[in-house]
Amino acid sequence: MPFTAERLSEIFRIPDSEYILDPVKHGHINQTYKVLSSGKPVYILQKINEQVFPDVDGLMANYLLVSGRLNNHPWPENQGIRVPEVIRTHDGALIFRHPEHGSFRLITYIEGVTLSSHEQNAGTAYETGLAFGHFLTGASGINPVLLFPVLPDFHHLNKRYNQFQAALDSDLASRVGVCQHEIEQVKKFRPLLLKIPELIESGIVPVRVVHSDTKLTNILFNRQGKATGVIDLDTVMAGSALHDFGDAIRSLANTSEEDEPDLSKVQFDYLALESFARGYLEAAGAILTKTETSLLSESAMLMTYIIGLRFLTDFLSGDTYYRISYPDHNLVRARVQIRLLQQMYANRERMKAIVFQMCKSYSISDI
Ligand code: GN1
Ligand code: MG
Repeated sequence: MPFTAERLSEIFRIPDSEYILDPVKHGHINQTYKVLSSGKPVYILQKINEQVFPDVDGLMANYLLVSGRLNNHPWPENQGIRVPEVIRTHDGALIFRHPEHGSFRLITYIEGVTLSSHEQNAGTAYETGLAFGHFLTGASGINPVLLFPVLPDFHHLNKRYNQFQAALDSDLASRVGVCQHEIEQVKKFRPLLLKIPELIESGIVPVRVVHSDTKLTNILFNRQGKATGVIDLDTVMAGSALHDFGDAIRSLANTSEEDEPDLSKVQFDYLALESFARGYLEAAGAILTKTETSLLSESAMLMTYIIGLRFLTDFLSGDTYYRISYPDHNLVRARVQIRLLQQMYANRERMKAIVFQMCKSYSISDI
């Protein structure tokens, strides 16, 4: 950290106070700190990982646009969501750039806690669906072309697969030998998951302003288990609602942690799927097209695959992207996604029936 917490008010437009920084462990990319004043969190300070996000200005422009829109949306009483707001520096910048230590941003703190997947229940899964559904509808008034492609092709299956193939071919970290089973699984599933990417490519699935990192830990809950905030807007971009739906299910409907070494604990939770779908469709069903809703359950498999593929690629590349805590952390993460995908694939008809049943209860657009 290049500056002491007490100096924060010299940099950002916040009151003078004795601030203390409290590191947050969540997140594989940026470094995040709660900023405490008199023992209470009041802001969030983040050092942005510029290796991953080279266009910090583009990212912050997206952040400002989408957070402004969502926080000013006329949500009905006791509904809707809030997202953190950017606090500018004294000279009006969205970022404080330190010549050696990189880019820092300060955002408002939203009261609430994050939940691990083993702590969630049908109620919180429904709330998570509502929150990401509100995010989609709240941001739907923004033309997607106005957003910078912060991470181009972020959820592009074939491009991710090519990166995996390149890591496999070069075997820079000499790890190919220890993950033969995972490599085989990744090769086997790819051809089974091409339908959604093809429909996105051909323009049949519409481009929307989406969150692109809809994991459960990006939702804040109040004491009553109601979702009050959506956080982590770094990846907000033009993309597909199917990516958001699928990414949420792969994290929420997994009974284990994302890095659970005991694979017997990795179980797909059908009630979480049903409850999330109910919330998502209640909040966003009216703007989704029939094509989108018909692909929702499949999107969970696609995103589980893509995230597993990315973990495996990073393991093969010698852990250059995700922060790790031990040497085969990325392999453990990849195994969890692969196990989850196997379960989903074996039960895909059941998943489809659950989502289909939900869709029948909501008005789905004909477009
Ligand atoms: C990364 O840093 P975090 O946890 O917000 C990643 C997501 C993955 C997620 C897996 C920019 O998000 O795509 O789904 O890890 N974000 C980026 O936990 O690559
Ligand atoms: Mg993220």
